[in-house]
Amino acid sequence: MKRIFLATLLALVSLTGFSQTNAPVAAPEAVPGKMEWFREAKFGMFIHWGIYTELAGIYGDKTDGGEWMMHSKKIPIAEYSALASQFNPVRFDADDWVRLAREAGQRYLVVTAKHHDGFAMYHSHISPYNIVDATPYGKDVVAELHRACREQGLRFGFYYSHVQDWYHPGAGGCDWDPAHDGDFETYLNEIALPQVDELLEALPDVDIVWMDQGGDITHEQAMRFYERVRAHPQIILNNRIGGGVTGDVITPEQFIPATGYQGRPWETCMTMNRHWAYCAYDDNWKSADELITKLVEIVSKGGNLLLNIGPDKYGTIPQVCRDNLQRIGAWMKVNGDAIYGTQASPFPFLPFGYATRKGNTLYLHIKDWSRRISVPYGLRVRKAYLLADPSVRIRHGRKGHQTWFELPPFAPHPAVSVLAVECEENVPTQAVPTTGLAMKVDGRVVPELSDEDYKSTWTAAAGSREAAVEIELPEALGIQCLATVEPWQIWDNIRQHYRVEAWIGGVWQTLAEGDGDGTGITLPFTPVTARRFRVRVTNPDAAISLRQVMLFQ
Ligand code: FHN
Repeated sequence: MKRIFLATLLALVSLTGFSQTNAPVAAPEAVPGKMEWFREAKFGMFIHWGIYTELAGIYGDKTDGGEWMMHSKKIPIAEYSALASQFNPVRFDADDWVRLAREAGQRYLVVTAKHHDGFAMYHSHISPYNIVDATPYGKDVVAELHRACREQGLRFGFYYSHVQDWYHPGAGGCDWDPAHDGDFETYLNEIALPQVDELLEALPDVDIVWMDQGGDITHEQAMRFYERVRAHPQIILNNRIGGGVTGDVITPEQFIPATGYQGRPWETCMTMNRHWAYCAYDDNWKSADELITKLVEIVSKGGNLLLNIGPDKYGTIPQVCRDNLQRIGAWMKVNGDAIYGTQASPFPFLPFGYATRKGNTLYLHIKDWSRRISVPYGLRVRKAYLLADPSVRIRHGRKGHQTWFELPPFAPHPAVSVLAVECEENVPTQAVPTTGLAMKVDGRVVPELSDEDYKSTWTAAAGSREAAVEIELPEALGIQCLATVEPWQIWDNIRQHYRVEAWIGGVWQTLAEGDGDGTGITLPFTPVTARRFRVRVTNPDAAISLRQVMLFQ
């Protein structure tokens, strides 16, 4: 009975990704300097690869989720594990993969050593269900990638699914095959913990351990993994061990948080199409320009991007992924200074794009090119130039609290062009005018909306599907953007709708409307100066729920 409950709960957790991205975080600086390279690196490669690529997202006449196929199609263990006997990625070339990452500007790489299907992509001495003992290929690809990373100067990490394992009896996540019946504790002590031990023994200098889907593991069970990882002080551990156990890095999945996580290390992991593992029919590829823009937005909010590839069963990386990475690499060659080792933007919002900074240099990442842009701060500019062509003279000036820059007619890059602004002093972080402000719903103050705590959530009473958040600023201010944080995941498909209004001339004027994506919304509008604002929220899919509401100047 307990196992069926555990399997059902884990299945529920896996489908909703509940709470895994918000697990509490320990002080990463517990080991001095440990996070330095990570904060400097900003950009890494995630690799989802395994015997599930033999199916390439297709099972009989059905198509579904790449690495989740065994689970979503409830494929019997005997049938699924037989895929190992076909797995022979003869075109796999670790040096080529690592070179592709390095030339894209990625400074670290994380590969799936074992995903939820329980198959080890390294030579496990704990379970014969591994690439060396169970496939015609017979070589340890994790060791190969580790070697290539060391040779080419990339940091290296492995992903390990410690709770969900649909092959080894007693583990979490498989309730469709009696062959999986067993005890979870036995699975932990005889498979998962010894496998983590052998990985840490084989890769003692590993830089990152990326656990996933901690689900409903107990604190005590989770601590057994935690202590093993902590025995290697250099290791950066993500926040997905579960059991309320802390990690070093917050890991939002497939989304970019509205304003980052207040100075704590975080890393968005993201697919290039809609699947982590290779999926023959999924052509929903993000363009290189879209990915460059996401990288810039993430870094401008103080985060890292772990961008995923899903190689196929031959060991080939899809050409579109190669092309995307090469285009990103070309952009990084010109603009890398505005990414590596930078801090988050001092401005919560910029209408033309994003900003990063390094010392007294501000990097303005211009997404929406125009002949003139401005930032809401009186800068003392020493020099301003385009990273793409420092010889172009950029005229600039100040007007009140604004500093403007005159740009040439054409943008050097179709996605993001960077203007470097060397200043006399460091630009202080601009406060969000609504932080800590009392926001009211139906006349009642709702502290969760402006308490800067990303975990505190407000949900409308009795599941009501509409609400109006009233915001009164201490004085009339020029406001040009609404941003919210929502409690759902991207794949929950919740579309909470927003209408932002300002009280101007005795009436409520609508400034903009838009839908959230389940994680929040950033809704820019033509700047207005006002003191009272109202955010009308409706939700066709669920009870109104919000973690943060912010207005930006
Ligand atoms: O279930 C996994 C999924 O397959 C993939 O590995 C992602 C990557 O972050 N994590 C889980 C879903 O949250």
